[in-house]
Amino acid sequence: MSIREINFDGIIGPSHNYAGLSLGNLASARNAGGVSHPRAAALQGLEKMRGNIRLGLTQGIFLPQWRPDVAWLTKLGTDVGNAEPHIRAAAMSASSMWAANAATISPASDTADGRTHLTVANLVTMPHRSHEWPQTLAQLRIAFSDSRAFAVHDPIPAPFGDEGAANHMRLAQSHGEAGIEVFVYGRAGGAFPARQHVEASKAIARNHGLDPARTLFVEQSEAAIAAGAFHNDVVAVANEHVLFAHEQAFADKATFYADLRAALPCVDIVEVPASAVSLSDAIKSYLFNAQLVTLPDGGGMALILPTEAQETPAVWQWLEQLIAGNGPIRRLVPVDVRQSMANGGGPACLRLRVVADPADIDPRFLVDEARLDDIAQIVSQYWPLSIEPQDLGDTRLIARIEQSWLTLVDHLQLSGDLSP
Ligand code: SUG
Repeated sequence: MSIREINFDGIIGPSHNYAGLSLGNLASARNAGGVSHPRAAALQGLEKMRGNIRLGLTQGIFLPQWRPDVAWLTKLGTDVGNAEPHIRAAAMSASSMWAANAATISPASDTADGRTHLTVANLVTMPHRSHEWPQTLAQLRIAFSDSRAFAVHDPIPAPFGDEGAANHMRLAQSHGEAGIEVFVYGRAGGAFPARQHVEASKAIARNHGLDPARTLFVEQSEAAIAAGAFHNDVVAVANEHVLFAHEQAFADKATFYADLRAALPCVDIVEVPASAVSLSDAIKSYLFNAQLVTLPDGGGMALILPTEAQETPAVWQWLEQLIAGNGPIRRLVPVDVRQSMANGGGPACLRLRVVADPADIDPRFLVDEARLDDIAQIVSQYWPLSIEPQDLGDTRLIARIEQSWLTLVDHLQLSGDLSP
């Protein structure tokens, strides 16, 4: 095998629901109280993975988390029967599906000790996400247990919020070469919280052993956060030598672009002007929450976008013009992840990118189409068809969610390693 980019998608868990828990995430607020469809949601996620495998990409998975998170409720001195509704909803959240928030990854070619470094995200800003990291860390420690190839770090301590790869971009001539790592942080002050703290980003860069000359700390624009871009990956995405970003993504784009060009002369910055696509259309359509991937065999790059991008005229027109030109992005691949989108999670939120040799990774976390078929079968048999937020305390629903998880984890032969 060889070094390549692997996309690890979070399998959408059986408790997926619309409780409206994420302040600053407009989709989550808009759909609060709606009826969710966990089975359809998980199948949509699996189909996205299948599509990527068919494009010739290497695919990994993370498992859903045990819900309700009894350990967290116990620490709060309560249990699922007695918890107040907002605490119960937080304990039931399936938000770990958005694997872009699982961790920050620095590939071996960027680090001082030549190992790939991973720091699990603390997600402290949002209560329903703040209790994800222990179960995420448990999975990272299994999937990346080979300590010759990987170093897995504990979370950055509170109060320095860290949201993982959603606020981190890496640019390089090609995946396997030394890259420039870009940490995008927010500053508090607007109507919505900034979730990524600069001190968390700096700590990760130090702990990963990054070269300061090849590391940039860039402030996200307040306008983007105020418009609902609660993570940088809602307004920008990078792949190899390409940065694809909205004109209003960064607080000081001139300095950022100049620093980036100095550090990586081959960089190609594809900027979408606000006159063509407003911040509001970019965020509604999740144009930038695309997976920008390099196709094998010299096929150029593809954007794997939510179908919502195709349905937003200004966005689609701009994209059609883009691929008609001679730029690096050659193909548009719309995917239906509407159940996740309704909670503010697009194709890019659902995946964590790791540049590594698949041979070094625990094979239980890698999938081909046959394994996806098996997972889809379990989902179709066990995952609830629908959930209304007021049902979250229902004991039959909870029993079903627990049974779904146990069946999947057992099938993937991880029940010896991951316990409720
Ligand atoms: O943290 N939504 C997630 C969406 C995360 C998207 N990730 C990236 N952009 N990388 C969030 O806001 C909604 C939960 C609810 O309302 O029930 C939620 O957590």
